[in-house]
Amino acid sequence: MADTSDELKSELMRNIAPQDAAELDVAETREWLDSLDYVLQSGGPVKVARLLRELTVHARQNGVKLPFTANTPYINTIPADDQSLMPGSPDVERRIKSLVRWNAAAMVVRANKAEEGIGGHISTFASAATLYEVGFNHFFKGHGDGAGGDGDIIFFQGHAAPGIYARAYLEGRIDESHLENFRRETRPGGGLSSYPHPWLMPNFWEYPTVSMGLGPITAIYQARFMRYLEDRGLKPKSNAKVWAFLGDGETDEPEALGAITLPAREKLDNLIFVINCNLQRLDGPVRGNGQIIQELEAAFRGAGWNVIKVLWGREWDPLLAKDRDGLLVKRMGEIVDGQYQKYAVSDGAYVREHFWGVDPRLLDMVKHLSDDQLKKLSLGGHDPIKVYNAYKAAMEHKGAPTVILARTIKGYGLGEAGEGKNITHQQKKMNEEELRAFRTRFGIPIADADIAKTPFYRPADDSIEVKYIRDRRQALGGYVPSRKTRSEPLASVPADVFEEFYKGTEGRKASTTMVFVRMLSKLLRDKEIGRLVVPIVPDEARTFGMEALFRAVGIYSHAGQLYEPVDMDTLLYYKEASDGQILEEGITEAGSMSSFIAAGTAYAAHGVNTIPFFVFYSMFGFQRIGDLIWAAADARTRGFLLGGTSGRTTLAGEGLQHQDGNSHLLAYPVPNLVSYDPAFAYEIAIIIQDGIRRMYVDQESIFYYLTIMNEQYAMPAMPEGSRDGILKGLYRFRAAAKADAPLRAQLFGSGAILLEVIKAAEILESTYNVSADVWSVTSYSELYREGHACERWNMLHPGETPRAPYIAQCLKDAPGVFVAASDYLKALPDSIDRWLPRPILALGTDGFGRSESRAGLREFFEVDHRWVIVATLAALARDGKIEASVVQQAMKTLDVNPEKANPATS
Ligand SMILES: Cc1ncc(C[n+]2csc(CCOP(=O)(O)OP(=O)(O)O)c2C)c(N)n1
Ligand SMILES: [Mg+2]
Repeated sequence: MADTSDELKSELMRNIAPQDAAELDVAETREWLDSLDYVLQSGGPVKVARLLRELTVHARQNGVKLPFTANTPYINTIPADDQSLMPGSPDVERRIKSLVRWNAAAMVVRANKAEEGIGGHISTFASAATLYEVGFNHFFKGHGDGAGGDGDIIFFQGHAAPGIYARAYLEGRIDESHLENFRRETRPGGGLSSYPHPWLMPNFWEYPTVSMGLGPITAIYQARFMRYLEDRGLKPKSNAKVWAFLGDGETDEPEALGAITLPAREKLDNLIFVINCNLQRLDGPVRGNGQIIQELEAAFRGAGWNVIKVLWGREWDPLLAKDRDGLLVKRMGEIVDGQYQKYAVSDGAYVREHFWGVDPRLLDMVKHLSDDQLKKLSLGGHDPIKVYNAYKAAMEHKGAPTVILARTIKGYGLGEAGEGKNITHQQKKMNEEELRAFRTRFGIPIADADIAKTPFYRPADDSIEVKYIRDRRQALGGYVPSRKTRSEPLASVPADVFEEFYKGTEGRKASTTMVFVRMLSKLLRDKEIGRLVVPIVPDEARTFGMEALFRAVGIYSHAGQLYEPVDMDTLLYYKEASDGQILEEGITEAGSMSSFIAAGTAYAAHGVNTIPFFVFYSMFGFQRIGDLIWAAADARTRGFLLGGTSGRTTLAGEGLQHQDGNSHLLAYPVPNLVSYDPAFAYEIAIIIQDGIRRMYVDQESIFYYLTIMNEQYAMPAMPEGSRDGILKGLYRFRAAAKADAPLRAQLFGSGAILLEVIKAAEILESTYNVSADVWSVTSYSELYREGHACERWNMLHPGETPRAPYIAQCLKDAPGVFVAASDYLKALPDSIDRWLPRPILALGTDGFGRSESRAGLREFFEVDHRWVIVATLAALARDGKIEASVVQQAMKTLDVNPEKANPATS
């Protein structure tokens, strides 16, 4: 049956008002349809489509209003007549699939036998088994043995993980003890992680997916990054695909659909989404009163994707062939998902009465089928032939990404244990009877006597099944998923790039952002690593003064530049090029972060050491896309995150939503993220140089976060011997002029606020006779981590010489009071306070931002030099070193109002 004529039929049915329909002569309709059939038979579907287009235009020209529809009828996109035969042995594949099903369910059931169940999911994989098995046996390309990593990249639906482990077990890649230790990761020998986590299983999983929505968006940008690598000559062209498996419920996450116009715009035919449309999520139906498949079809078609619906299994083909008048297609399209779910759990008699029974002509179509046969009419996502043909069509489609909307039943095969039921997502246990039924249904050779033990089952190495699996995977380039570092380490980091920054700016003013951009430009020009650098910006390049890079290295666009840029005659014009280096992502921090993940994991996935520098408005980083940063950490992403226009008081004017005093605290929880709040050019140079070394020479699985600011000041030369301290998080920038002065202070400053601290130290010395050491704290989080590591070691090693944290070593003999000021929350200095000889008095920017001038903001948040002076004097008074009246007088002199409202709560 040709779907074009069905499309027209159902469109007509939907779009004609009831009173018109009544008038429409049945015979006349028949005539039109017959003519159309004639054209279809004689001229083929392309001709029919052209004719319909002409008709539509003609009707519109004559005033006929044709309502828009982005949908096709509720049937398979690929008609039965157009299907190819499936290669391989369907019988062996079915047996393999059954074994995978059994072992996947068994590992979850066993993990939950004990009183304290450990969780896991049976029903997601149960619904998706065919979708994966057809991929494993026929499509998923392994990375092979080559160094390059030329395979497909597959984003597995997180909750389907048990099925992927069960297959790896049959493949002989993991053994029974691993399955036994599913979700028991701390057991000796290691267990299997609950979901795809490269951090926990770095030789297995490639990308994390289980925070819903992150898989799809990272997959999109992965597909684009693969093109980028090819277009820039960093990797040979390949036919590798990115497959993203996701749930239908998952598509409600904004990240899941939020970026779908990009791959269509960029014609990414290397991208395939497979959406497992079991019509259910965790609590119940995804769209009880609607049709999620039609909704997704419209969204993806509207965005320009190739949409393939796989709704009905092969048993429906003869029925649809008989459907001359489109009654069945119409009926299929009018059932809402909640009702379809009801059919899935009901017997054949119910389905006959309620689905077919609405029209005697429909009933007639199935009168030759028993109730049992009616019940067993399968769905497309469970039929390997339908799935195979959809994947094949997706592989062959040119010029657009493909989404496969596969209809399945959640908990398929679980029967009474949960098939199609609302509780099925949470089903983790099966009783003996349910297990026996499951075993029988899928023909697993386990005896009744053994069933209670829920044994795993793997046929012998020389069995047909195991040999088949291995042959198929060998033919397809090896096992998937499989992760390893496929790049060679860099030999060294170019030292000359960083030289100029050590000597400062000799009085010229610059911001740390300007310094960073200059450093980035030099890195881009470097002969050794320049081509590996990937600058990423979400429409903020001008904000950061990066526009010179547009012209210098070009903005990446697969299409090149199809227009004459408006600023062509200027030096820094907006240059797009197919080998452009900058990823200018537009206003999408989530998309940019996904590009960062793709570029920062290319050392593993693609064997290319690309070094991403993602520069963003710092408040829209951790605060907005923290979960993607967490996923980047899990994926062992390398590279540099740069929080631009940072600092609650350094960014003037912008106000509450923009001013970032939070991000450094939000960076604490990410274990492999190394964060810095640098003040000076040489600090940035040391940090970036060492960062490239640690990540790309020494291959550490870490990444970096640096805040950079827009306040301009003269950059000093690097003090002798400060390198280690800069990296460890603290060094003495300036020693007190009079070390033996009676009044002493230790002042900590970070980022732009260090300048305020330096100024305070000068005034304290000249006006108040307080001699202060000034320390630059480049990273509170590094100090905190190292401090706790020592503390833990000491706890576990009583009786041995305790280890002193680095910060304690630096300051154990430091005289006087401790005062810290930064442009971030007071929690940062508080986090290292316990390793100081005396408590610290912290100044910081707790509270909501304001639109104000920089000076006004620093007064408001109490972090300018006057407040540092007052805090220092107050601490000295607290310790009885000076009279309280000195502090009171200083407050008057410095115009500090002690009754001022607390900015933290106002
Ligand atoms: C961001 C996020 N929110 C919530 C969850 C919890 N959760 C896990 S699975 C699930 C339902 C999934 O439904 P669907 O996407 O349709 O997948 P299915 O299991 O039906 O294939 C939910 C809500 C999560 N993992 N991630
Ligand atoms: Mg679902």
